[in-house]
Amino acid sequence: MRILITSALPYANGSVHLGHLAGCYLPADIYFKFKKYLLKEDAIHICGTDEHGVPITIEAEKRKISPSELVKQYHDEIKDTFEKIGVEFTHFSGTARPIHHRLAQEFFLNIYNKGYIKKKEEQTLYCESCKRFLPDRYVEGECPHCGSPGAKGDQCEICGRWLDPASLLSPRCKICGGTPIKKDTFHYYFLLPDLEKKLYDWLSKKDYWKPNVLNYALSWIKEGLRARSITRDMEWGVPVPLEEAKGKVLYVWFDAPIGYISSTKEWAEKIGKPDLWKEYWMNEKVKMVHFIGKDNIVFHAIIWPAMLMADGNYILPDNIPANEYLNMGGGKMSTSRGVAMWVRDYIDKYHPDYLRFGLSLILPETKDSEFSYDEWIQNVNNYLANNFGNLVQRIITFLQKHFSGRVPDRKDPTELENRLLETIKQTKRNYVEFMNNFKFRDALKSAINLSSEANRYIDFAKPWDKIKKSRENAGSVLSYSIAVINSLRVLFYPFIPFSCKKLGKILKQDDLDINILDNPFIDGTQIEKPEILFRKIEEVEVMEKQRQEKKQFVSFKEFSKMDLRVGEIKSAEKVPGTDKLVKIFVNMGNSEKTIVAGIGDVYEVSELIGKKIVVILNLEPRKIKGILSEGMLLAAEVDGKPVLLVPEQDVPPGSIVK
Ligand code: B3M
Ligand code: ZN
Repeated sequence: MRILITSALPYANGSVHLGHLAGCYLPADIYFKFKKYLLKEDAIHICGTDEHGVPITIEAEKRKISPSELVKQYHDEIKDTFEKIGVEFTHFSGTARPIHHRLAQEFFLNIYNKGYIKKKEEQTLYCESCKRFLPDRYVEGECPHCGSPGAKGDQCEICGRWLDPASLLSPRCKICGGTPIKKDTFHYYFLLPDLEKKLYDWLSKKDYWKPNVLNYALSWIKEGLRARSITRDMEWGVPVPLEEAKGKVLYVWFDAPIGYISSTKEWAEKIGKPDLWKEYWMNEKVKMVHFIGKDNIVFHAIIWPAMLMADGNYILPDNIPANEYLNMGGGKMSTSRGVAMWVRDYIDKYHPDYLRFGLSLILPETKDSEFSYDEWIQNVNNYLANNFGNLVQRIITFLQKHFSGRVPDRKDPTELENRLLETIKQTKRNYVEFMNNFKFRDALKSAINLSSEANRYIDFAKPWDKIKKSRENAGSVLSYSIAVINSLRVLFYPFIPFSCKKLGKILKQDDLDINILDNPFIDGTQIEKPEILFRKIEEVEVMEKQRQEKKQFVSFKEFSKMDLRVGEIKSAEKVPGTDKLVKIFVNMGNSEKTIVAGIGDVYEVSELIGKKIVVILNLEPRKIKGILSEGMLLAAEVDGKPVLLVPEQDVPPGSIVK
């Protein structure tokens, strides 16, 4: 089957935090890996940065850089973060690229020509002191629906409604805080009411969607759809492709989802099959799945399908498994509120799989969930390190010790082993069912249960006792144990890909086909020396601390590389054209050295002559103001000024300092 998976395009105005990951990108990646590698379906995962709109221009203004600079910077950073945390995309584009601008303009024109877009004269908010229109987030006020304060011009985060800036109660300019006035302008409206019936019929067949998504979308339609303005008076964005519309750009939420198409198109071009994107976007047999956070439901379940229906060239989404929020400290993680834990900071310290694993267990699939650092540590320690990690460690170590790493042949299954094989089969069925239905937490738990089952099996079968009496019997237990480990390698892969790859290397297995579980035995394989797969977080932290401390120490060996000696200053002169530099000749016992030192503002040339000082002799020579300086003298720094170090007694030049 062909599957087109998309993840919401992250705004290129900030870093990726744990909320983004758990809400959208991690589930999308898990699903993609499952479809592509485990089921071997023709799945692609498409994304890119959302580079337009007020979220971008406000941030760029704040930093006093251009929107395109901001976008470039964050595009690269976001892409890099995803790579490091193992979120894999078939293609990751950006909406400021020409290919996207062209496609978005074509899209607009097509539905404009079909009569789904109408121009409308209207009044919008204008700030007289800033001399600009105030689209979207340039204005804040009270939500006209739920009355919450702090609603943004385009959306109320409390009730989730999509707003028009002009509908806000007591609006204020976000830039100067002033009260805006209303000013005449015109905009282009997308005639949603014309598509209401079609949308309703389409949505009513989506009874297999998550209830939270479906109900939300249906309630929108039941309230009655209104025509929506899809253009803005600003410079940054996709220009409206009409002569009469100079100075106007497409509203970011109109152009962004088209980014899914343009990114696919760019990918097809990149791999030299420029028409391949059509095999996905224009093929009724393809299932399109949009992964998003719940605040994007309206746009993906109503506006975007309406756009696609109006256009008529492309397929409609098959599913939109939106997640709820991941909270921290009781509130939603959010870039704009500054409450977040950044993935970038995490990766500097810990293994990416630990975060993937911890988050997978608490994905906000049906309701908001809370990230707690302590719970994360417990989960990683208990399930990864103790349960799965230990299983792998003790079996592989035993295998190395008693069978030189060659997986022994198995005997006919005992009752215990029959039960184990049955559990593998059952786990496979449940796991596939869960994964196909976006129940990733349950799928992961089913794999963890299999791992516990395997540990229990080994505790019962006791290969360490058996080996004393019968090599064959102990060997058979190992064969069955390795078979479960091999199954777990496959089942865990979408969640902890780095570790499963590593395990695959040890077991000399790289295929990830789910059908491996039907026959997971690898008897006769010569496996690699074991490597510790998972450590407990405390151990990781201790190791990290040691690494940091080590960095600050200099070993004695390193110290003894320095050739420190006493020298006697023979002559000194100021370096012309400088305030501080003095060129001195130093008698070092067997040799004379020239040194350029920055002490001329503190010491008179005359008082330097005859002084005994400490010099590093084997410092790499360096040209300073055209003079080759062959060493460095040592001085204490007091209030930013040098105080020469001199021997406490009279010592001959060339004496070693150590
Ligand atoms: N950039 C909103 C967000 O990051 C938006 C998603 C676009 S998906 C087409 O929440
Ligand atoms: Zn203002």
